[in-house]
Amino acid sequence: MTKRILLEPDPILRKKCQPIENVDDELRKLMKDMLETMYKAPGIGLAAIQVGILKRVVVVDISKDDQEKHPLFFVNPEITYRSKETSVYEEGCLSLPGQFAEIERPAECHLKYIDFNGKEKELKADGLLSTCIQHEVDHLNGVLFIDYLSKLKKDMIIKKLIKHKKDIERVIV
Ligand code: GNR
Ligand code: NI
Repeated sequence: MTKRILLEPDPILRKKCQPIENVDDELRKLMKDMLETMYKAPGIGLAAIQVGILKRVVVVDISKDDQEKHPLFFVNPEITYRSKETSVYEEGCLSLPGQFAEIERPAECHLKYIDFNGKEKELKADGLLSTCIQHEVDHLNGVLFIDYLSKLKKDMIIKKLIKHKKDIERVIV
């Protein structure tokens, strides 16, 4: 079942998510629903908070359209290393439709997490995967990519998003 994605501005998106205590079938069902929601959107990552669930759960798949799918499931992800070297990517977010900005982040990061089967894992990431992981872990702490922009740019984007929300809520007769 796909879930509805919350759109900024929404106070829920600013909350801090709680760690998972047990990887059980209910959590696996949530992760499958999140993956379906992410593929449908489409996007390369999704945090549970974006579907209104304040838990430290993330799904990611950066495979290209013409490649085989390669879903990743991260429970309680923790970034254990951030490189001093940085890289810049044009970021988007399913909770900020139509808005994009170049964001500078550590180029490489290491992640400690629990996988789909409840097993502890570690991952070294660079490139788009590294950026995506950092973007998703930010979501778990109530942080959005626009928080890295100047107040002027951020306010402009929020203004557009308020208009966008009003437009999609309006019933066209
Ligand atoms: O689909 C997404 N694309 C993207 C592009 C650059 C950096 C991060 C991302 S994540 C985003 C999906 C999303 O909102 N995840 O929270
Ligand atoms: Ni996002």
